[in-house]
Amino acid sequence: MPDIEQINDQISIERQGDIALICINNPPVNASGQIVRQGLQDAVTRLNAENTARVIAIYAAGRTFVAGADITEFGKPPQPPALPDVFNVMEASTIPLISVIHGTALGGGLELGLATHARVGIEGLRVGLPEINLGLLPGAGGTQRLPRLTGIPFALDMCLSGRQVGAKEALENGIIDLLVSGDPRDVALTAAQQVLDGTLPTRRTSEVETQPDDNALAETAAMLKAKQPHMFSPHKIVEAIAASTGPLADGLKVERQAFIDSMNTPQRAGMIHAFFGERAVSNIPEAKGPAREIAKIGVIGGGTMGSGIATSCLLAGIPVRLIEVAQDGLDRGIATVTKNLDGAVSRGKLSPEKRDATLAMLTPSLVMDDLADVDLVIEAVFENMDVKKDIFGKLNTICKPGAILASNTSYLDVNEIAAATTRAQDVIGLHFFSPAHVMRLLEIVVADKTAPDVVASGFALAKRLKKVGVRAGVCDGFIGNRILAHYSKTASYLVLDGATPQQVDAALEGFGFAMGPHKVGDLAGLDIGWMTRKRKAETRDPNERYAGDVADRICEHGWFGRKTGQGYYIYNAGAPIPNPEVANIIDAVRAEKGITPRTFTDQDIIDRYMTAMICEAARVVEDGTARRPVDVDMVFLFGYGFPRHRGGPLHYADTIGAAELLTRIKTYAVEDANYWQAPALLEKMAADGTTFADLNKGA
Ligand code: 3H9
Repeated sequence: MPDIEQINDQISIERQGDIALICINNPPVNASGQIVRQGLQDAVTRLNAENTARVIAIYAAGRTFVAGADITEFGKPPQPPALPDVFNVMEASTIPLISVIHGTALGGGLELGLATHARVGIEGLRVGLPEINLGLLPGAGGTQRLPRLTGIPFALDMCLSGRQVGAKEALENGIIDLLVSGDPRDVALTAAQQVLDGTLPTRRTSEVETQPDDNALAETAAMLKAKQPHMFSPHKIVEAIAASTGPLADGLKVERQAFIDSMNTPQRAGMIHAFFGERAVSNIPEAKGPAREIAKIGVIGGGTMGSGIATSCLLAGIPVRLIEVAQDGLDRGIATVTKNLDGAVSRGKLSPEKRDATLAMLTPSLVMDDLADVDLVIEAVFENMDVKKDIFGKLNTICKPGAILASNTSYLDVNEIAAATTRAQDVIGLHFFSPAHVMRLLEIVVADKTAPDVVASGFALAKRLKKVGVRAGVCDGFIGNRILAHYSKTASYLVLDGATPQQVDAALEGFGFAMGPHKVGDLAGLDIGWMTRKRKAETRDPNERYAGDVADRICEHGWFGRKTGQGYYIYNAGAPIPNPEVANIIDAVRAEKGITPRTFTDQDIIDRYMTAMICEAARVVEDGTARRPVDVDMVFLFGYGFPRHRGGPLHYADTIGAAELLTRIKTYAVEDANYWQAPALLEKMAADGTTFADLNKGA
């Protein structure tokens, strides 16, 4: 029987003669919460006090080494011992102390390894310092010990990209000292023996000096100042890494302060909300039930959406039958899928060797009957209810019993589509976002009669496609497009009333959107909104202030944005420039409507735009189209380019507060009482002091 001493629930010591193994066991990802920290410190202190073992090897049980600090503890009062202190105790061990890394060693997990005297990697490992994705920086020695091993440029790259580095790259860059295969405990025993034999050298990382590289630091600082002026932690990362050329203790102090400062920012709270939100959206009973097997998928429509959806399925290893009505459409579809896969190869998402085999899983066809054996059909033809009903009527007879019939419609009534079949239980909306093989959002639109196992299959498919599946109810536009249809009017009203399209774009880019709404319109094609406005013209509320005057006139000139060379902006080589004709159109519309332009500050623009977004988002939660506020937040982060560090519209709403939002709505309503109506949910929240975060917990 091995001599195992349990230090606490998550840390144990196994003594094997001269060797002591410390095992970390905190499923599912061995996060270094308080119990792990305390146990590690106690175990190392005890073994040093005993002074019997001649080498200590730390490894982890389960599927991975340590995935970092326990993120659930962030934002709460810190519980000692602090991770940097534990690692200092480890590094100071007078008994050689090594680590064996398998799975993913991220953040504090990699920092743990860096504080040991040698690191043995197990094939397949990935290491990274992803703290930047949480609005933080490595805070347990990562910014100090990593550059000592890899040099400053590589450490800057790892910390600022947050990317995971594979085994080979980790070995080549000195992050691990040895790469082997095997079970972590067996490897720990063997490696410990190698230390005893003198074949695996050990040294403290703090004894290595960081090679100074002022150029790399200055260039990176300048790049961040230009590209991410509003972000907090990236700049702190550069400052901390710059401090790694001095004594370790001094550098650790700089890192500690920068970590505490980052922890106290709203950016950190927003990004951690995003981390847990991404996981929470599929953590619902409907997603967890039994799902139907999906081995083969049919996609109807070879346009941009259909080809993107087909590409996404192929990249997940699922064979696809692509259906079009005419040969030229089919050829275009095949060409687009091929181009998408080539793009995936160049982005490193698909290996060149696998490209041909992946494309070979696509079987194009002009015959709908060829869908008889697929498990799921995704219809992605243009948005016309009659066309969709016709297709679903045909699928009803062609598809095998139990096949799932999905529509990629972005706003049409899925109940009405389902009624075109005699198997409404098999019908669901699967709303992808363009480009479908890149964008991570998948709205899973549950109609009245959709069977539970079809809903669960939607979530299972999202997971296989590496997408974030969010449940949505049926309504015009579901979660995302419904909210977008409402708040995008604000941008138009601002322009009618005095702002320029460029000012609106710049203000919202300053807030953190990658592109302002007019640039997005130009990119997506202004004709899309034009068509929607025409479609809705007859049903428009007569009391609604029309928002489309300027955009309609731009479209009447045949200017649809990028694809026609001009829209709000003119697209020649180089950066887009404001279209002077648009300024004339705006002046003309204002004159016709008797509008005297007034001035808006950038903050006015942000406040109005965000308040409108929050209003419709609150109504979407209120009427159950979205299950919880976090579902809306993830739709916006993964489908609409909402700045991640703001956490999503309703996380952001909590930072303003319901009472202040109501005050704003009342102020704006003086100008347009029809548009600026307070959602009942916000009124209730202001009255009882609840927040959207409370609603997330309650659901
Ligand atoms: C840090 O280390 C700071 C230090 O520098 C300084 C400190 C002083 N904590 O993703 P999965 C949960 S910052 C708590 O579905 P996968 C996760 O929520 C940290 N919980 O699995 C989920 O829970 P549930 C830097 C965590 O196999 C469950 O574990 N580290 C943590 O797809 C399974 O996770 C990171 O940012 C955590 N650290 O992916 C790494 N990590 O089942 C973050 C996960 O209830 N983690 N959980 O929904 C990851 O990137 C992925 O989880 C990982 C596994 C790749 C490890």
